[in-house]
Amino acid sequence: MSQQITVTEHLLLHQRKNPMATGRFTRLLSELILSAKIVSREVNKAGLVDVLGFTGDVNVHGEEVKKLDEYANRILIHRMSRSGMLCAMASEENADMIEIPLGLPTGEYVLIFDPLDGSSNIDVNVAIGTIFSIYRRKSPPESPVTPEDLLQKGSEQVCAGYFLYGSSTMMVYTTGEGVHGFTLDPGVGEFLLSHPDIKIPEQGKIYSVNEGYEAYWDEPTREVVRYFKSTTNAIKRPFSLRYIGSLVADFHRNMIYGGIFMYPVDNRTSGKYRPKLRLLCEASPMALLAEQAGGMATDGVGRILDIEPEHLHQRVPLFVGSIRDVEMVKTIYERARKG
Ligand code: AHM
Ligand code: MG
Repeated sequence: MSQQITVTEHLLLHQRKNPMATGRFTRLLSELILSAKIVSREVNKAGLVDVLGFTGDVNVHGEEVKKLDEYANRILIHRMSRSGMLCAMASEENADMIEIPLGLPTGEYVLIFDPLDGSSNIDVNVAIGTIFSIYRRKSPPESPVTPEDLLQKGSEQVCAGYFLYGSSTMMVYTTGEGVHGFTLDPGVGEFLLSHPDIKIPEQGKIYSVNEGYEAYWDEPTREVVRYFKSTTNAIKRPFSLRYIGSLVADFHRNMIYGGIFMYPVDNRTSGKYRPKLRLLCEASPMALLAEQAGGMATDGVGRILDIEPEHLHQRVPLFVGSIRDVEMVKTIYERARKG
């Protein structure tokens, strides 16, 4: 019968359990869900209308912007600015904080998102996703929004999740009480509970990493990957390698089947070891989901959720998934640091 619970009903149930809840958070998520349904509709007809290809623009990270990225970003900013629940937003595609235009109602929450992650896959029909992260503002309600309202540790998130535009559209979210997955029934246009209380298997059998960059890795990272390919690891046979190159899809598969997703530092640009994924809009939300599902997320040193962000587009190494696999990665890096 679980298929018949809609995401709205699920949210209301959660709201009723919390005597402090005002319904404003539920309204915020409902607006986000509507925005994602619009994005999902566009993604599904991507091959039919002229939304494929590049816009000709380059985003704040120097990457080419695809038309659907830009569309998803515009929809989210437009709709969420009018939700009345937010005081500010940040998007992977925008260099600076996005303020709510004067004259529109504001609220006590902050939304950080990656509008369309994995966008290099759009043209070839591979699953992509929208990642979101919600915080409560820190500054007093009537005062101007400050950078500190956005630069919060992942452990302060009140909600995190993603929409996966794959063979079906899914929403997976947590408010700190487990992780729940919903599948969009296109017939009725509703997300229905399909994966209640998701738990990541403690021990995985899959590793996901872009192994093509091995030449750019440091020695401890090579050792980590050798561990997963060896016959002397925790499962006594090589893990399977699965890498879609779309964080939401790779993470989602590993959450259901167990396994580890890794994006380590590499020195492909100017010889300096740098990570690729962004702390606020990619790593922190995935880390909260992983921990809530019984998994773990580290940058190789500590807990992703404990990292104090210094700027909006800060990047971090990310190792996330089944607890035993992530712990092993931490141990290998620790050993290497101690020499
Ligand atoms: P994006 O936000 O520009 O789409 O980049 C993030 C994506 C992730 O979805 C994925 O895990 C990673 O980039 C893949 O990168 P690479 O092609 O270097 O393996
Ligand atoms: Mg991204």
